[in-house]
Amino acid sequence: MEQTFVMIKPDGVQRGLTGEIISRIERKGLRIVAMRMCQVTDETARRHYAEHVEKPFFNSLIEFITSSPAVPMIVEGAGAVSVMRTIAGATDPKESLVGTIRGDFGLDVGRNLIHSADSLESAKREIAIHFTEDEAVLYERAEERWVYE
Ligand code: D4T
Repeated sequence: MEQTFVMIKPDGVQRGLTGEIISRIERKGLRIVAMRMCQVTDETARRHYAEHVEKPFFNSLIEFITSSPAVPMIVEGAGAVSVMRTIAGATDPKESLVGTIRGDFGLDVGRNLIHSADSLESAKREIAIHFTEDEAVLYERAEERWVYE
């Protein structure tokens, strides 16, 4: 089973879409193994988005991510990294397909509702930034034998 890092961004929480987004993840058959609501600190945000430090949008991105509560989570399942990227949709919600979270609820790249790690390597790095090892719970969902062959 693959693990990925996902975070409902402050706009998703403020717009009352937390339940909707969690529900889409659950209905797909993926398993949430760690989750909390928290205000991301400036230090955590800078570590998370370190690869973008030179980008013109870096400062506004950090300000936005730390501005209000977010919901980081670890999501587990077959192909979880790419499946979650598909559920999230393209980075710019103006271009995301309808049926994706960004495509259904967003209009602005600076307010794109959800973060989802772009590779297994990024997922590992981001999980280590946002969670301690003992925060992930080990369990199976009763329906899994109806999700997987
Ligand atoms: P995240 O990392 O938030 O899941 O988004 P993506 O993986 O889809 O996109 P990214 O790393 O290229 O961008 C990170 C983050 O920066 C915001 N952003 C991006 C922005 O505010 N302005 C921009 O022009 C771009 C390209 C949105 C996502």
